Amino acid sequence: MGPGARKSPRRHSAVQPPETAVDFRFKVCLLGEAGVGKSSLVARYVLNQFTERYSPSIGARMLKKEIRVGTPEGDVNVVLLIWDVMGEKTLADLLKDAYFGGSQGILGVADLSRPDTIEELPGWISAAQSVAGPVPVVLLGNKNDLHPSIESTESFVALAERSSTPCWLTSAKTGENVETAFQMAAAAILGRYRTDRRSGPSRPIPASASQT
Ligand SMILES: Nc1nc2c(ncn2[C@@H]2O[C@H](COP(=O)(O)OP(=O)(O)O)[C@@H](O)[C@H]2O)c(=O)[nH]1
Ligand SMILES: [Mg+2]
Repeated sequence: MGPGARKSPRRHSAVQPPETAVDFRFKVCLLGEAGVGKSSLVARYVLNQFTERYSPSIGARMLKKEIRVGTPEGDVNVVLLIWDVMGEKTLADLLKDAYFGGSQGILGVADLSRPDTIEELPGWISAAQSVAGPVPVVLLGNKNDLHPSIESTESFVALAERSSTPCWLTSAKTGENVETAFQMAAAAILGRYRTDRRSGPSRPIPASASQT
């Protein structure tokens, strides 16, 4: 805040984390078909907002959120750089190197009320991993507030089980499991990083090495 900036009395302290040293910065990407709720999940998670209005994302945008993640040696401060891309396949294909490149984690989103969006997820994930490598994935079955059919929920969970991927039923509208899903992605990335560091060459993802 520059000189003369006034403190807004309406500012919520919950979305203004205290300034602390950042231990890690992780780039995570959301992917999935258009309209599944990627932008809404980010808005819920970072801004605690939701709107019924649909404004298709143009290009990609990035929002940051600072969180704490537990490790056996204690909590660390992590900044998540959350990339939200448009769901337009042809464009996504053109931009996929820029979008997925350097990602340390993937959130794959399906709309439980549209079974086709579940079927499309593996394609999105392999496209992302072909660029980013075998980074951790968490699957989100979104719009759970719409009371999706049991068949569709089961097919989503079956997909997650087939690919040994953790999954959550979420709602950007009610906030159900949104925080948990992002937190789990961060923990999985951190776990992978720690394992990699023990067993081989480390990838340069501590905060000092990937400034944004
Ligand atoms: N009922 C409900 N609607 C949602 C939810 N998430 C997103 N939407 C709505 O679905 C539409 C598409 O969401 P959006 O986040 O733009 O999807 P994106 O294209 O994947 O980014 C918007 O009208 C949102 O209001 C949810 O969890 N529940
Ligand atoms: Mg969007």
